[in-house]
Amino acid sequence: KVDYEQLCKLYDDTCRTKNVQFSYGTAGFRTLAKNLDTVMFSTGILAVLRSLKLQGQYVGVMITASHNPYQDNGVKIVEPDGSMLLATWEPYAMQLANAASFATNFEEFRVELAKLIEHEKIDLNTTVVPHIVVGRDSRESSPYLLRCLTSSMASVFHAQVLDLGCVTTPQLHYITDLSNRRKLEGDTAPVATEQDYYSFFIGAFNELFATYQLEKRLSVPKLFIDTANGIGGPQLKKLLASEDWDVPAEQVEVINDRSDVPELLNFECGADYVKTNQRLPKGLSPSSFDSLYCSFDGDADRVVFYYVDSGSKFHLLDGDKISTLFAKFLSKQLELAHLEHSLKIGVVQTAYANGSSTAYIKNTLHCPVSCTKTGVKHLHHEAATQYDIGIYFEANGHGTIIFSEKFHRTIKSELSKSKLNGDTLALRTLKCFSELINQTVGDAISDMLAVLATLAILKMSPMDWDEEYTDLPNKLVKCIVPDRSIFQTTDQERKLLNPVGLQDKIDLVVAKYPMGRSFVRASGTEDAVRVYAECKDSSKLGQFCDEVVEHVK
Ligand code: NG1
Repeated sequence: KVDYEQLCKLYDDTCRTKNVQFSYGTAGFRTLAKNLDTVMFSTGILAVLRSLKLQGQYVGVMITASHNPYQDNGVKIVEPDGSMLLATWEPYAMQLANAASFATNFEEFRVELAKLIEHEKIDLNTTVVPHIVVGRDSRESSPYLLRCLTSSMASVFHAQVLDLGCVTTPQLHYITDLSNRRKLEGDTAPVATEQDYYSFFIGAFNELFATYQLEKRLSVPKLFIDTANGIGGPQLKKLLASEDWDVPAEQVEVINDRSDVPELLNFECGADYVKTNQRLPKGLSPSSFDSLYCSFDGDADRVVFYYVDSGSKFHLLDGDKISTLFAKFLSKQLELAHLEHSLKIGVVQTAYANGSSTAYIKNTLHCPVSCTKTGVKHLHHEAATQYDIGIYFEANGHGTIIFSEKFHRTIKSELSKSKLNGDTLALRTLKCFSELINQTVGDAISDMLAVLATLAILKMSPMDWDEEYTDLPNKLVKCIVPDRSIFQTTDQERKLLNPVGLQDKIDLVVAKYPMGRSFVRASGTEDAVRVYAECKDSSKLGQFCDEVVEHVK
């Protein structure tokens, strides 16, 4: 039975931020941490309702603002299988947050809450116990916001809360999924922990090396990992300290790992900084030209790689390069296993993917490519529904590979058939790879391990990887406009419908530049419009982009 008196008290104590309009985007709620108390309170309730709706399964809640500056924070809800909150529940998250924000007293909020409960036919008098998994990144504001989030969960809704403490976003997704799988096994099954995550991914990494009888060394003399001074640092170090991790310690160095200094988070480092500025992060100077570098973002759900050539030129190996590396490797394995006609492999990109990467996937790898709207939930959905091996990455390094049920069935049955006579190397490779990649969400740690294993197996240097295709010169700029909501798009955001006539003007500009492509869309996470342009001639790129921007302003 719900204790509304207690809920009223908690509401009055917690919801200090009032009359602010909140919206739940692809990245959940995200804003200045000092304005998030009310949102945390309502999101905690919504997560409990989601769990009740799903017969008490574990629902995840992550407190993070990813690559945003340290003053920000945010929160997002994770479904029991580790995927993002069901799209039809996003409006509820918004309604409840805004009800708490604009209500003049608890009763008004309670009316809105009751409407939602009735609409979703949730029985609050049930004996079902809601289960919640919570995690937070390293931000200073997170412990307080966690208290706002969880305040009503146990005391009012009798929920069981599994608090993971500080974890990366993908760890929270993985552990939520695993907790539910364990729960299905019965009440005596152990609760899922961070340790399960390390054991699982290190296990898959080691097995892949063992499959090839490879010595446990990276294909480069040294890998530098920039963890953006975020939660990726301590978590990665736990993995590296694990007794099953036996890559020589001198091959790996973690930098920008001061997650204990709040203001350093994402400051001149991390995946977003490196991708946007196309330069080395703070704390790195090119010490040797055969090293490989990579950068995570603040909550370690994105990764980009890079290297510096002997002429000191910086080369970015972004999400497009990661997905093409995986597509090349896995297509070959399918072929070697004679499964290229029974299992469908494909790559999912957004309009931000470099045109050269799309051409390379189609023309060199002969692999199908889909384009979706920006935002991983769109890519994830396409990868999961259209392919047996669905590789998806945003250019910024956020992505993973989804392996279908049919894939798992086929590999299992082929492995059992060929045990006696055939060569099972490709089949075993495919199996290990499907375990090495975090199936729930893009994961900097798991993606990094998969890249390192692929490079080691293929004996590729960063330069070999980069030379598979050459990016078209490209530029992404932010444009501040009075009202970004008027910028409406079609064709997976590649064309503007509104403002009327603007697309025609852009088309005329594009036509002037060989291999030119440009598109304009409103950002979903910032109050700005983004302009992307790419063309053959780097000396003309600036002018090309400026011309489009002039029309947008
Ligand atoms: P917006 O602000 O809608 O462009 C940005 C990234 C997305 C995605 C989201 C969520 C670009 C161009 N856009 O979206 O890819 O990662 O943030 O964090 O990188």
